[in-house]
Amino acid sequence: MDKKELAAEVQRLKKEKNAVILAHNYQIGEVQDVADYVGDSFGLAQKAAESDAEVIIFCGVHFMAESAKILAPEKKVILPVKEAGCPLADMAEVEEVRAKKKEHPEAAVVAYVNTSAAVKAEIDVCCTSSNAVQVVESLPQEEILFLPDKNLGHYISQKTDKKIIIWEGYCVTHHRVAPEELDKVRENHPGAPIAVHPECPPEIVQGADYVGGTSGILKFSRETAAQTVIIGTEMGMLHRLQKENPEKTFFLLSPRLICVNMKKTTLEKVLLSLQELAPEIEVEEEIARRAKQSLERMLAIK
Ligand code: CIZ
Repeated sequence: MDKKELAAEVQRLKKEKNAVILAHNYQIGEVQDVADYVGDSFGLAQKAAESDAEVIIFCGVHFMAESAKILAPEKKVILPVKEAGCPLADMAEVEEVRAKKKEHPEAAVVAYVNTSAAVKAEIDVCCTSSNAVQVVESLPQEEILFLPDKNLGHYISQKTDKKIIIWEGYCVTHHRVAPEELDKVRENHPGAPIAVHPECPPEIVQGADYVGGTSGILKFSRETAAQTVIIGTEMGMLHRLQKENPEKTFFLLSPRLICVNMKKTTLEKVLLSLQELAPEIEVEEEIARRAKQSLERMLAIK
């Protein structure tokens, strides 16, 4: 089958199986194009919960499909590639989190959504890259144990007077961006605003014109009067940015902004997952109940 036939078969089977296809902003273009919704992990998990479909095909990485299952436990959640994981999420394990909590009994524990369901079950509240500062500020505690991303933790610490205890994790993709790349891009595209993800190292975040998660970068790019924008997040975003803003030009801050896990999902894999309704994501009931509380506490913060 060529790509067009594959995409048509995906759409046919999706209807037959009463499925909805959700794709993360970092997925490859052809996968984004067959999806019903494209977005960030939390937005997609909410779409999963709202949908009437019986089956959720979640094109993303493991922790994202887990969040969808937590918010939509009655649905079958399928992650087309079982091995599509998140090295950042793997940098915080349950036992380590428990030990750190003992070291800092006074601290509130805030975790980025890029964590496993088991870790979400151990913490006080979740956050996304767009609401992290707001979540921290809303808490009564003056001390915050923040995990697992040290760059996002550093960014928060610059925006609050609270004491942020920072975990040693990082996103292997965003952490690669080097200051020389920022200098080079400014030289090559003078005047073009640079929008970066807070998972980038502090020197990159400090030198950027806009800092935000994927939804924030999409909004910034839509609203800016600039015709050329430099993007400092995973390259999959360029597909959506270009599709939604055909009159503008987008350049990637670094050619190394590629997440290999996000690139594992192909149209062929999406079709296979619809045919087999596998691999299915399960979250143990008690873990799901406690992890859901951490997500709901985040949602309750206005
Ligand atoms: O949570 C997400 O979707 C990620 C990984 C990034 C973002 O900023 O949207």
